[in-house]
Amino acid sequence: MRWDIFCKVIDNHGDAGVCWRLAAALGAQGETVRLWIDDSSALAWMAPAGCEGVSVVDWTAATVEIQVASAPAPDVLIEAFGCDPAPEVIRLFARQAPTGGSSHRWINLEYLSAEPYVERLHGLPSPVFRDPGAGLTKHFFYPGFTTATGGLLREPELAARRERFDRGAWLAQQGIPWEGERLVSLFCYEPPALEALLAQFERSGQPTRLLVTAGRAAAALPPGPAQRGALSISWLPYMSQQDFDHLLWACDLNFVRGEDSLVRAIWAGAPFIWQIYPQDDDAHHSKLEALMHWLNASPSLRRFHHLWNGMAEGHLPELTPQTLESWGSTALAARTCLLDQDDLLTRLRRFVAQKS
Ligand code: TRH
Repeated sequence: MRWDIFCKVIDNHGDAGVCWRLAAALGAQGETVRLWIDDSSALAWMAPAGCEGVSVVDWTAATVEIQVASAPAPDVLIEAFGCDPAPEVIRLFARQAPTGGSSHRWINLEYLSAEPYVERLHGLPSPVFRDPGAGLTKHFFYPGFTTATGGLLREPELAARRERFDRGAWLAQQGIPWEGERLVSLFCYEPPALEALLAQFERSGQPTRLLVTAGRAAAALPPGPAQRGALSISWLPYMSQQDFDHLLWACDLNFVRGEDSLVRAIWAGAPFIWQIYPQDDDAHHSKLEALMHWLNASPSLRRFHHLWNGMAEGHLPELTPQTLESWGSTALAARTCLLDQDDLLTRLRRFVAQKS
């Protein structure tokens, strides 16, 4: 089938990151995908090798007409995060008689949340009243953590690749010096407890190497030397999504943020701390609580999340080996539960087939 995915980059890397993973997953299954994106700059480092079957369309007003004229309408139109696809494509899509008497398949891919409303809204229809799509019906597709939602993106070979991963070899390949110290990745916005975390690592009895991702995390780090007491710091370049996964697999503790890296941290199976994307009305507070609830997080894991996300004040819990072990068990239990469920693409394809 032909799939058109529409993506508008609002800020950060999650919009492009999620859409690219979905496009690549479809491409890997032999589908023909066009990823329409208004700012593809991040794909240069996220997906430098591209993916067979996936073409990236520069979604700007100047190029839309040419792109529309150059290919038939898609069989499935995916609108990521309510981004309003190009009207020219919708017009073509609406005019095209779907094959074999099937109906038009227009999916609104929503943001990930563990909140209960996701199960209620997942799969609901939304009739379109305005031109050029008037008369068509979109369907909401909500990623999520339970079988009653759209699930999470997970490549079929992911668990096997994770199993085969050689962390020493990968670290050496990246030029990251490692002598067996605790490894911690840092992918965050500007967490209020960052300085306290650094201070804790610095005075810890256990040597720690912090692997700081490029961009906002690196900018948030207070300036200083690479060696600070028991803490060593490595600054990373922007990596491909594949190497970003490897980074999470290599570390004993992962600090992640947003949407896509949270999912990847769960697949890594190591303890993780999530900085949620902040919203003005503090709607992210209940979103964080919902994840904590789904994880069945211990009081120390909840407390650390509250402090890391600026939802509480006080001392950061000490990151002792026992603490990390217990957070690790939580992460593994979450992964096991999710591995028992179908991945997002399997559910999406089933959903699309049912709507035909
Ligand atoms: O960048 P983010 O904070 O994106 C956010 C969230 O998606 C949020 O929900 C959304 O509303 C907001 O953007 C607009 O975090 P996220 O979702 O983890 O996306 C980061 C992507 O960047 C992910 O696909 C991993 C990728 N990445 C790399 O591939 N290489 C790198 O070196 C780094 C640092 C990130």
